[in-house]
Amino acid sequence: MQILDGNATSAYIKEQLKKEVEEMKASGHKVPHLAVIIVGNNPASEAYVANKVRTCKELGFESTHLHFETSITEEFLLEQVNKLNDDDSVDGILVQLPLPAHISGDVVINNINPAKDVDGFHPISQGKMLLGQPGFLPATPYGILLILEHYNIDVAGMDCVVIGRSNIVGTPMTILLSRNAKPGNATVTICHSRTKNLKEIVKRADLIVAAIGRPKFVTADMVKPGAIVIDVGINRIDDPTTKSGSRLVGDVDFENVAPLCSYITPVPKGVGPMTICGLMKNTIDAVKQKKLVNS
Ligand code: L34
Repeated sequence: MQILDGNATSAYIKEQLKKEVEEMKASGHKVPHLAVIIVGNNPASEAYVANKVRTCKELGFESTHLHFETSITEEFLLEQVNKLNDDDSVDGILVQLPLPAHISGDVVINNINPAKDVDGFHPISQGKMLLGQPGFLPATPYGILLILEHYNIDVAGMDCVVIGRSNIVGTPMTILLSRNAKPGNATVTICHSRTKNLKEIVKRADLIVAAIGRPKFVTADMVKPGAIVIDVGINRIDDPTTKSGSRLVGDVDFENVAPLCSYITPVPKGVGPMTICGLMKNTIDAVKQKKLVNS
């Protein structure tokens, strides 16, 4: 069993991106500028956004970090997004999800200029991905492709099972794994809360992507020996034995599943850091492809 180390892989990719930014600067180009909006005080979201802003600094990006109260209106948030859309110095815009219940995530995302949609959530980005056209890939699925590539894992012809059908992970993952590209060319099944015989289906998989948001959902009896397991879940559970009283676990029962696998991503230090890599790569592309976005 080999651990797919998201921290080490992201550190390696970030070194390359840092050099790329230095070269952009040296050749007289502007450095990438990412604007991140967060609404409310969800501690997990705050931690993820802090990681993103810190990574911008590490790579020599400019960043703008806007933090608003939960009580803001949708109209106010749309005004802020429009200001960033109109600001030529800003290359990428990200509105951290989830948003408070009174604000529609769809409406806000649909208002981001697709040329700055470095999260890859806008319908134009998702449509381009579906059609196999170049564009921004959603950051988490993109990060998963990057870690598979880094470890030279070729998924072509594999039976892949994706558990979870969210717009930002499960659904795009099925498209990316099955498209005629590298990585790609896998045979993909998507499972969700209404799937019958889920255990039997998952057990057939050569590669499992667990993105269901339930702690330790994938258990050892569901995993074929030798399978590759990608754990997208980040769930905080109580653990009185730790200093903070809680710890992070994935959607996979790592302790019992890992010994069965050929490769597995841990939580933390697996897919999470790779998501940030995907975002940073998209932001560099936003600068490079400014003029190409409608092509
Ligand atoms: N708009 N909303 C938007 N874009 C995204 O790409 C996200 N996502 C998901 C939630 N909402 C979003 C993230 O940024 C999940 N996500 C994310 C990003 C980073 C990390 C985890 C999730 C991360 O850095 N994880 C680390 C440490 C986690 C910790 O200690 O709390 C890890 O090692 O997994």
